Amino acid sequence: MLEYSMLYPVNTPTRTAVCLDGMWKFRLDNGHDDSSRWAHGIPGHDMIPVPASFQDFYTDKDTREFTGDVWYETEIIVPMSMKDSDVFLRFSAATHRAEVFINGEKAGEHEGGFLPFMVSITDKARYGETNKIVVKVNNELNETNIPCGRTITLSNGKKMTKPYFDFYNYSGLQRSVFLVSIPKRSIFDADLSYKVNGNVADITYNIRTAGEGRVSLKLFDENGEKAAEAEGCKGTIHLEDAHLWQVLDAYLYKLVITLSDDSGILDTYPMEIGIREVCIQGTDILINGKPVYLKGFGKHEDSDIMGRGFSRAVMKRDFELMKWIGANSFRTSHYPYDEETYIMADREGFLIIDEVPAVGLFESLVNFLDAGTGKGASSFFAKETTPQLLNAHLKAVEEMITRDKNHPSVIAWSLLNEPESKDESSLPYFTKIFRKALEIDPQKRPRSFAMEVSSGPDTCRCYQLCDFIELNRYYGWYIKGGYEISDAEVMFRREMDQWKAKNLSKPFIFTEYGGDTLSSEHKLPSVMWSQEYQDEVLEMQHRVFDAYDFVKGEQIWNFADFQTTEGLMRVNGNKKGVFTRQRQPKDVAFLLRRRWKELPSGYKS
Ligand code: CKU
Repeated sequence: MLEYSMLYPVNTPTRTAVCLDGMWKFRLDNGHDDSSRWAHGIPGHDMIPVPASFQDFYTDKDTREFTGDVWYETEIIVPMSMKDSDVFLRFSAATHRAEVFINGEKAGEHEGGFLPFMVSITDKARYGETNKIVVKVNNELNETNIPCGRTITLSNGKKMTKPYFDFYNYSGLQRSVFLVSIPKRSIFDADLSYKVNGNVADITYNIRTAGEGRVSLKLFDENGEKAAEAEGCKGTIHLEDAHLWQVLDAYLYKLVITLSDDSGILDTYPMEIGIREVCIQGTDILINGKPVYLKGFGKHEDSDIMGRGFSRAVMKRDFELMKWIGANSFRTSHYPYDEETYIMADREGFLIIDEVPAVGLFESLVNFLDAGTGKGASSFFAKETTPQLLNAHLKAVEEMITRDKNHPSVIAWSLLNEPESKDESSLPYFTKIFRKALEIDPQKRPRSFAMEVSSGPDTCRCYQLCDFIELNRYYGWYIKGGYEISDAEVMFRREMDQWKAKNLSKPFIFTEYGGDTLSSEHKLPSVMWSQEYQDEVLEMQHRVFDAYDFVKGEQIWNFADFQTTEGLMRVNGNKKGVFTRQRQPKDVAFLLRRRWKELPSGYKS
């Protein structure tokens, strides 16, 4: 169980959340200076925005590629009014690991770069005074933490990361930081699950508190009218005439949870909730009993200048583009996104496959490439370091599900991306991960992992664990691209026929497909990398999807072009975007729009 509450920071009559975003002092730790005293304050005057990746601001390559510790510093006043509360610093993410100091004293640490953590400063803060906050963030990659990679040292003594994954190793304080005060006796966590039958709904709740008190709940509809109330930390709210949360037609109730005793209210916490039931029946994904065909994207948190820094502006643009193109869903490849994205998806009625940062669990320096071709098999999960990796992975699963379990938009968990799944060491590892997800999620959402092509019907040892199958396939790109595309189609159908013969009675979702395309290139007849070829690849891949009735979704790779490590395979990044990195359409966006606007929402059911 997590030692701190994962509830999103809010201001209520009993709680405060002060956002500390802005310009912070910044310094690379290049080993030239004695950094042992930097916890008390870092030297220099360089300032950097938080949140943002630090990499894309500077003009020299040594800074962009810097691998090791980077230091951040800011000053905060902890108000006198917080004195009777528990006080925390809450980091929405620090990539990949961080140590936090207040007034020179260590307050806490966390590993795992894409999920929030809190450090308590209750006993260390100087109330009513200025406090110095220093954060040491480390961005090295290894095989004991996710995502996996390695860190090498060049002959000039400089360190460098070698990710086993295909996105740039952006790092730093990439999401917001908050100063949070929570009452000593407070609401700690809420488990909610739904049963829906027509318009009749049962909301089962289980509220955990820190400290004793009486729990009560009030449910308000979108007009602010009270729809129900209940007492006690466990129970069921029955609604005869529930307004359901539907795909692209969201309805959000406000659930206000209150903890009180004879002296009055101790704590109150409001949550926006959507009443909806997700389940898989045969090859159908059902939302409130109605089948849905997923249309959408694998995405990245990635944009110019900010890197992987969270940007509300980019998020807003992305949602507008997804609505324009007729999408209804996306996968948070390859890590859980900023919490604001889920809040927005809840509001817009989008469906999310939420992915834990378990990518690169497949040994190869050009993993993404070998993965695409099926090369590079190894006993990845039979190493000395596997127990440590498993612990980090289990912890990330617990943090992600605890954080995201109450979002109506989240319909499934993607527990690994393209891992090595053919070796016998994979199954026991995967089993533990899948079991953990089921144990923690009160809604028991469907679970899966994204399978690369070498994890096929005859080779993968783990697909039976999945409630639905996620396939990442690049026939017509990594396999038989260009004029050989007709052979690619034959091979693709051959694989699909093998899956069909297995009769798994599970829905299949394509969680990746597509091909790289330069927005500058046009050519008639087409060549690979031209916009014309991207259209042709998609037409072929869609033809295959349409031929198999157990295929219940398509999420193209990728929503937009994104930054990767430099190399022969990547022209300043991965160019499989339907949109450019600046979020303008390539030709293929219009093809997808035509297709997705036409496909009925319950296609093939
Ligand atoms: C993508 C089998 C393909 C794996 N997939 C992972 C993703 O992160 C990469 O960007 C491949 C690619 O090669 O474009």
